[in-house]
Amino acid sequence: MSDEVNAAKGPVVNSWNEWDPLEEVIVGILDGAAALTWEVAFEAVTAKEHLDRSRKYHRAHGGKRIEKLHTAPALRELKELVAILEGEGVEVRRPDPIDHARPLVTPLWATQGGNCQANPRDVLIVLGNEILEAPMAWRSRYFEFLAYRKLCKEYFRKGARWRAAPKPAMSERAYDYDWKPGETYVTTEFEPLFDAADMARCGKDIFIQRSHVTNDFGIEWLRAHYGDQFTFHRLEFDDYRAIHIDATFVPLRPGLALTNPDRPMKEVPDVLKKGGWDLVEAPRSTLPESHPWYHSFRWLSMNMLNIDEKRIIVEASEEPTIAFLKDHGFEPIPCRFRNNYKFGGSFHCATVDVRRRGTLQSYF
Ligand code: ABU
Repeated sequence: MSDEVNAAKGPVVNSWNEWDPLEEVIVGILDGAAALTWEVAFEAVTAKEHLDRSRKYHRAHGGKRIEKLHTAPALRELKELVAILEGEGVEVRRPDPIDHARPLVTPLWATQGGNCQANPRDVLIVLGNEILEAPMAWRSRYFEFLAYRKLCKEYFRKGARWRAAPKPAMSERAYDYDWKPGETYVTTEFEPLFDAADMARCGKDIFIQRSHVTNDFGIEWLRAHYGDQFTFHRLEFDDYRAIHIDATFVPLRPGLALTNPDRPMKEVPDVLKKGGWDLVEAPRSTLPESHPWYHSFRWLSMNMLNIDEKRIIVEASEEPTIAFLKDHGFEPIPCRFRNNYKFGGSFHCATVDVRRRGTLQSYF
């Protein structure tokens, strides 16, 4: 495409918030997925109820390929998601596969394998016209950015800004092995760390969670990098296994955000005290308590993807959430996705909105 045509279409990378009309999106893949290797930063976000079982499983299977038999149901759901997005007029892009069933070795550490590309939201964020690669905080996820490099290079060549946050060393000094669940975090302040999914974008105001994968040094780096363009509001929640804001505090449109009744905000920032925004508790999930991963995944019901201020993709069996959305004037689009939960996320996690039609605005 010539530069003239590009200029007429507008920026190739453009997303300022979670709700402007969606034009292009990256959707995750499951090719090459491996079982996560047990590491302290993973332990910190594991539900207490699953700790023993999870430790045992990942110590035995970490780095081993997840067989097609086990990815097939989730793949069918991903296909359904892609069909919905394309049917709504959104261009869908996919990362490159990586074989995660290989040991990762750096000069400072080695681990049995990687992870998967199910959750591009954790790795990349679009803030305005810039696509940013997050440092990440788990060793198993250190090289995940490679799967998106082809896309990032393409966007860069078409005029986007492309940056990578400083790559961390992830030595032993990055982790506090004596962290106290609910009181302190497993990540230290040795170097900047964040996952992109700890941010929720509302134009000029970005909400960012201090979590087990995002430290204050990471927030400081983002503030320095973006200067006056954005204001980063640091949030903390009462959540002993805090990881990613997108099942905890979820802005749905200007003036309305979902909150998580099990994870109250520790201190409400001034910008939210001003009024003008309704903070409404999310309905509880229909995921049965007997579900083997209930304690890890029940709030993925909040993890939705806006196509615009009205249309929103929601898990098909979450009837209370669907009813809530209708009551609030949305047009929910149900899609089955529960088999994807075991790869760590739902619709918001599984996507990165590369381009939404809109401009920078202040909503507070
Ligand atoms: N990005 C996934 C978050 C999951 C959770 O907070 O329960």
